[in-house]
Amino acid sequence: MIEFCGIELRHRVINASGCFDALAAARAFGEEQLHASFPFAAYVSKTITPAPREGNPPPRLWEAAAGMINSIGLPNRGLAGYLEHDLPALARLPVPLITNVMGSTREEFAQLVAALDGRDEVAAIELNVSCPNVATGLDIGADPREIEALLAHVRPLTARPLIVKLTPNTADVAACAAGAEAGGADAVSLINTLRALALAPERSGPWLGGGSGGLSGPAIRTVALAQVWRVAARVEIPVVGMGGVACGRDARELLDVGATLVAVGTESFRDPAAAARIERELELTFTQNAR
Ligand code: RRO
Repeated sequence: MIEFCGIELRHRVINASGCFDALAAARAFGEEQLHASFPFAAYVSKTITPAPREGNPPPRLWEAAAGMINSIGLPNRGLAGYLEHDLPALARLPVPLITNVMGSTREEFAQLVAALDGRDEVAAIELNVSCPNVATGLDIGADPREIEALLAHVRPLTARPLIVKLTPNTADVAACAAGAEAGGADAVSLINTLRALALAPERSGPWLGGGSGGLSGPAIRTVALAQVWRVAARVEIPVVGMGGVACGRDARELLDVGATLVAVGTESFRDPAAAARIERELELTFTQNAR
């Protein structure tokens, strides 16, 4: 068993938010089969916002060299829809549930955190700060003082673990992690996608309906490794490392630079069972090294 923010986990591999739709998987494979072979030690929901959102116009994906660029735009049922429709099914998963939320003001984050605090099905809350603050115009996750102020605002609203999902699109990710820690975060997770642009072939202008997007997959793995390394050296709180993990060796490298848990993202789109393989391969790196 692994202990993470007071939560007992069966192993060190979880999913990256938005990269494995457990509700769709239950429909596709059947709930019983999904639960029997659930590959993650905890399940992180896709991002929930206060109001429902349609998401960005298509196209939403671009295949890049060794990765992909997405501009999904946060489609979700909104807080009330999540609590009524999604949470009961997600609570039946055989692992602890981490709900990922995003607001565009401190008050919106506070509304989300306060509502989730009342739900025992939620083991922890992940704050997605990769979004501009509509009140200040600053990207919340790109500015250490903004992050610290956000945490100071929401920390008193819940005793549940608060994980801050950091953006890599900032000058000093370690300072942002330190801001989260100073504000009272229990853990940080990183990296989210790297801002990227794909141009439409034969046409001028962006390919993606939302304009620019976020790059993920093997292309960003070494960036993730560098950022996790810097963050883990700077903060005392646990770090969830992610970015381009496709095999046990990749996961092991994130642990070696200081991560406590590893999340699998884009690789789960290629193979929904990838995380189970990655976890098996990760275990082998420990038993082989021990010999
Ligand atoms: O929904 C998205 O387009 C999205 C989000 Br919220 C995020 O945090 N990271 C990403 O790559 N896409």
